[in-house]
Amino acid sequence: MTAWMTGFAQKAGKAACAVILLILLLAGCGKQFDVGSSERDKAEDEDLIVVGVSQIGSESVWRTANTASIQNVFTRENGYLLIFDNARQKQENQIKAIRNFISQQADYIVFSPIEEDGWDDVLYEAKEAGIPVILMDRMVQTEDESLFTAWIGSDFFQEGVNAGNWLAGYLEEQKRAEEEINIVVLQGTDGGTSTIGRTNGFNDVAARHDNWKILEQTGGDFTTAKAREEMKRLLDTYGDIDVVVSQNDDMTFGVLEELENAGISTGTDGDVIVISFDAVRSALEKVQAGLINVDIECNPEQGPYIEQVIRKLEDGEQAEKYSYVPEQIFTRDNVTQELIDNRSY
Ligand code: GZL
Repeated sequence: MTAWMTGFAQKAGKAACAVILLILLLAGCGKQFDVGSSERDKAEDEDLIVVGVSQIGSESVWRTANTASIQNVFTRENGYLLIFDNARQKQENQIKAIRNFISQQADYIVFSPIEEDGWDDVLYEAKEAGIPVILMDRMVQTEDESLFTAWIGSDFFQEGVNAGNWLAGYLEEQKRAEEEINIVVLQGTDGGTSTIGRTNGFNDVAARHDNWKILEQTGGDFTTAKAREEMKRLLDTYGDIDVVVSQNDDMTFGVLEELENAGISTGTDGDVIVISFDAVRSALEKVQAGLINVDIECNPEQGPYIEQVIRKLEDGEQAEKYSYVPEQIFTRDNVTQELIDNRSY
């Protein structure tokens, strides 16, 4: 074979490989949402309710538990065909997934909006398609509340207030109620309802304590890695920190690592008071060990509540527009080994 033919053959071979790769990729993309026609036919034959769920991602232990609560309830045995999409922390992926659920004529769309703004257009498309939208966990900012049928989640403002009230009580007990208290806050995902609510709630209490000084509120994006980075910077920036408010346990794990690296003790007998949110098992073990002073629970087990809403709608009943999941506050006084052993997340 002459040189140019060899070259041509090589080029043709590469082009063919590229075309095959492109076809596979496109097919793969399509499969990301497609339940497949046979699945859909089965759904009809078995009279299954098709539920499309767009989950924010898997950024935290809490999120993983939230996903499990969805997948455990929307099963074929319970009469559902679940189309589940992990948006990997991108709003654009959630919007794409919702549009796919619409094109697949899902019976219901459920999602946790990663941030509050930017949903009206796609929610209007779902409304036009006659598909009820149920929000879980976080909220959307919209002037038109008819764009969603129900919301299930936590009272994040109250969670923030609970954190502030606990701190006020603790400082009173420690005879530090008049002392100047330097506070830093690790916030969750920017623009997310949980971040907004926890920040506003805590700040509402802090405003009533002139001796509390919030040195900085900085984004930790609900992840351990980002919180580690931010806590190191805060330690380098501020010499004297008395309290760290960390808006989820995953960030708290990063905070504890950095404080330990700096030789700073935390918790009930430590130099720095640590306030956390979520109350996942691995954090409650640190509350029990005295490393975290208080953990404000945020209940991720919303699947059963969402299913109840769908059942009501299926029965032609009106569902509550807003449903709050039950939550409590954990300190060393009420975290027992039995509670830890029996905790599902
Ligand atoms: C709270 C939820 C938050 C959790 C984090 O409802 O939105 O997102 O507190 C999670 O752990 O990443």
